[in-house]
This record gives sequence, structure tokens and C-alpha cells, in this order.
Amino acid sequence: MPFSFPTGAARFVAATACALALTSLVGCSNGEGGGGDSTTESATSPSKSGGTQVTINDFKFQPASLTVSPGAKVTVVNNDTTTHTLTASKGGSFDTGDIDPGKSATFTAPSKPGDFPYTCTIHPLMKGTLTVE
Ligand SMILES: [Cu+2]
Repeated sequence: MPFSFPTGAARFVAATACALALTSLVGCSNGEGGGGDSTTESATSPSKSGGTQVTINDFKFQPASLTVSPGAKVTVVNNDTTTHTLTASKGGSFDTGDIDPGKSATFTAPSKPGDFPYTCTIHPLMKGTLTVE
């Protein structure tokens, strides 16, 4: 009888120690979850650069107005069935040259902040604005 008491107590203590160990393990995982915050931050930056794309559809630049950082690389995708360009209306700040149907081209945004209207040299009715800020 006197033996069973210490044994039971020892088991109880061991079980409690296990539970504490598990709790601290979970605590560790939560700490790594804090690292998940930095993952969220880095996910924000790609979405910014993901916004530096203009798609040409049905003789229209989409979006017609795009805001990018100075010197940003902008990708222009021609989803239309005819050749287009994306060319700065004045100053010649940027120009993709001819983009064949189904192809894409990249240009570098001006390094100075401002509004830069652009057009398609083949279809001058096509208009858009690049805002650098
Ligand atoms: Cu065009």
C-alpha cells in the first residue's frame, strides 16, 4: 500500500511534465508564427511589383492608368490580335517598340516622379498614363 502512493505520484508528475513540454512546444510554434508576419511583409512587395504590368486587349491598355515606383520595370503584354507599342507621348522617356500579338515587352519607368502619358504609335487613339511616384 505505501508503495502505490509514490508510484502514482511519480506518474502524475511525469504526465504534468509532458503536458508542460507540449505547451512550450506549441509556444515555440506560435513564436515561428511571428516569423509568418515577415512572410506577409515580403508578400506585400511582390504584389507591388506584380502591379507593374500593362495588358493590351481589344485596342486598350489595361489598366489605362498605372502607378509605379521610379525606375520600375514594367511589363507590357499584348493579348490582342495585332501589333501594338507602348510609347511615351512626349520626351521619349520609354518605348517598348513593336510588340507582336501574344508577345510581351518590358520598359523601364522614368526615374523622376510625374505623370507620363503614353500611346500606341500604330494606333494613336490608344492612350494611357504612367504615374511615377
Ligand atoms: Cu496599337
